[in-house]
Amino acid sequence: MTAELAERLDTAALTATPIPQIASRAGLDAAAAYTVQEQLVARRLARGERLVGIKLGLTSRAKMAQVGVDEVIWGRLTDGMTVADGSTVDTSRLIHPRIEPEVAFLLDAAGNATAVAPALEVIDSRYADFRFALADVIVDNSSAAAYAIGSWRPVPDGVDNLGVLLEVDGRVVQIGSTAAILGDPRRAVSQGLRLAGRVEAGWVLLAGAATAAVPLAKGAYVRAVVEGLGAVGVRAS
Ligand code: OOG
Repeated sequence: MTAELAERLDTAALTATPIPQIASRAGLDAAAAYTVQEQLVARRLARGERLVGIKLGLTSRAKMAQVGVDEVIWGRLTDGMTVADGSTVDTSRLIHPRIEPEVAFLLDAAGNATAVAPALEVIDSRYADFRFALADVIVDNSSAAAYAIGSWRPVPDGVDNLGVLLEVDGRVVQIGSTAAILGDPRRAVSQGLRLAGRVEAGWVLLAGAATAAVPLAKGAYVRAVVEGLGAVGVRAS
């Protein structure tokens, strides 16, 4: 059954067609849901993509409240999801994309953070109306779709209370703080290692959004600014 769920999610993403909330309806628990997620991402790897890191999700109250699920989740990042800073995200291949400001860490083989950067994550639930329960969002690779990372820098002493802005076409649409991410985004690094069980040197870890996500409309230019870390931007086409 898990392989069939993975195939349905994969087809939904490939064809940008929403599906019903299949995992919670099938009664999957979180452990079974992560098995489906692994199978889903294995399909991408079989098409030639490479694992390049992990993402954490629902690490802030704002995000938990937005989607009505209050547990930290994780997902797998592939090179097919990367978008260069300043370049374009093709929204025609997505269902109902949203975008959110994050902090990214670069990991060493032991799972320590060696660098930090501002990041933007594009999420796209494969479920109708962007509605899901815990098992649904886990099997859907925690809504991962695309992400962009700004310039890496060594992790400064304090990253636990940096101001975060999300701008769309030059207007500030969300304001937050890195403190919203588990009280300190560095906690996402230890939690990520614990949840994923393993990491590789050079992997990226997205710590989860500091604010609620906003819809990503075609033509928009979106920027995330993190105090002291700089900015990162993408254009939606
Ligand atoms: C789930 C993924 C959440 C984050 O940064 O909190 C997430 C969703 O909102 O669809 O990526």
